[in-house]
Amino acid sequence: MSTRATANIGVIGLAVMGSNLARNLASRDGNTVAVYNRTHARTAELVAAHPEAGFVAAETVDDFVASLARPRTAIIMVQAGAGTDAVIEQLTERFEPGDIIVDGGNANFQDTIAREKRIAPTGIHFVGVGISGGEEGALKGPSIMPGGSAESYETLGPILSSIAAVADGEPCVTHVGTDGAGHFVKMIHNGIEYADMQLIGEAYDLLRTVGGLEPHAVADIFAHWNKGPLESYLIEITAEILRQVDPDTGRPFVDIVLDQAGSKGTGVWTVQNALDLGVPVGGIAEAVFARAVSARPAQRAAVRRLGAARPAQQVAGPDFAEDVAKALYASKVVAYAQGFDAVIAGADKYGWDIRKDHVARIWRGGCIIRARFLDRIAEAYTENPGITTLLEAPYFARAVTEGQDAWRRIVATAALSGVPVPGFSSALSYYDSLAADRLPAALVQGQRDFFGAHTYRRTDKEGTFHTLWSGDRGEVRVDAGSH
Ligand code: NBP
Repeated sequence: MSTRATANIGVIGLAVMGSNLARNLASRDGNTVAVYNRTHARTAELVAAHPEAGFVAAETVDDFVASLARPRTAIIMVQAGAGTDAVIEQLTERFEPGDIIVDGGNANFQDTIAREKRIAPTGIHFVGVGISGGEEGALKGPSIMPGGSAESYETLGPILSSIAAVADGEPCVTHVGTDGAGHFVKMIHNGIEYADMQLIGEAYDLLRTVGGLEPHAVADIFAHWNKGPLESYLIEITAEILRQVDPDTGRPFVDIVLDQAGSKGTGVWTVQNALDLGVPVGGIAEAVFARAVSARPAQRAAVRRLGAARPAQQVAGPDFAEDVAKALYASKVVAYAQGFDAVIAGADKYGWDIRKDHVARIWRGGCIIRARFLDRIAEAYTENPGITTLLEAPYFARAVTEGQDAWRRIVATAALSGVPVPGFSSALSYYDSLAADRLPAALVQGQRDFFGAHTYRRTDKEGTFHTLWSGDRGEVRVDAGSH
């Protein structure tokens, strides 16, 4: 037990994430790390297992606080929700103005905004930090997305930089924006992760079902793709998963896993918030719904029993795998474009000055969606921060226009073969919607005006109009300009 203020950083909550983050911090020069966990056995276990870390262990919250040098800086790594609130309460009672409370858990960004607002009058900084990379990332270097005040980042920035993943020599951390900006961007990261995983799943399904390839052969294709523009952590691990053989049965691992996907809810948060912000994130939404469909075995069995749903398979041509790669890449561009649109809309609504190029850069290492591709996104937003959509950036514009014939063939083949591709097809529809000269939204406006007098604007003159549908069907101008 130590009551001397020797630690420059503390970690509170020592389950797998907190323990790994504390070990990561301790392994970097200049850090002395205080550790505390509600159940002391966890603290004792961590300290005994890692004497090299030189942890300053505390048995009580008072000891923990006393062991921190000023400004006291503590990272909370406990279960999001009530656990986080309980620990915040304990620290705010003991901390002083200028001290920093960091929430490194998976908090909802709205909670982070509310907590920051509540704590700000005490003079204590509250900083929500999104941390991506799972257990291994926490230990070896995650991608870190801090929010909070610029002042707190002066203390926190160097500490977080010391433990972050490194991509092309740069630490994967940036001050995203104030209050909940870090947790917001982490949420969008997870939404994009859902979309990316779904698209990869669809590519696998097509290669297997239409292409007639066994999992190990699909693994070879993914390993090949991982040497080109599709190179990413998710493509890499997909190849490994597809090569895995179940030791019990000798069958491909992917065939013995129940095909009902779970989730922890950050994809749902992304879609809920995108709906509120009015941002179309169809790729993410389809991925969330695809998991929900998979987890409805009774409905699946009922429709499967109809027997007729899946038509005869289409035969894959010689360029099939190449076509799938192009469709995957184009769909991925759409999913990321939609995710960045959500970042922009969130920044507008909550008053955050978010650098999109910096966000793309810190996602290049440590996190689940790390990929070569993110360099291109960073370049696009550096060259033109005001770009209306990533799809118009020259590199991505070329990828989708050059890939679109293959993309259309793949979506058509999937439909004719009865292979579900909600991600590929919704991405293509999104692209076609943006590219269309006219959308049937004009007709929808007519319907809205017919049944609800919701009015419409015209293509040929200013103003807001209503047609007297139940009268003589003449048109009236209804905005102020009508007088
Ligand atoms: P858990 O989310 O399983 O939480 C366990 C920890 O919370 C233990 O230290 C536990 O203490 C503590 N705790 C709880 Br529960 N209620 C508490 C309370 N009222 N007061 C004090 N401590 C309390 O831990 P984890 O899996 O290590 O995750 C930590 C955070 O990191 C979570 O927010 C999680 O969502 C997030 N996370 C992030 C990633 C990622 O990739 N970024 C991955 C996994 C988790 P005890 O030992 O006394 O029960």
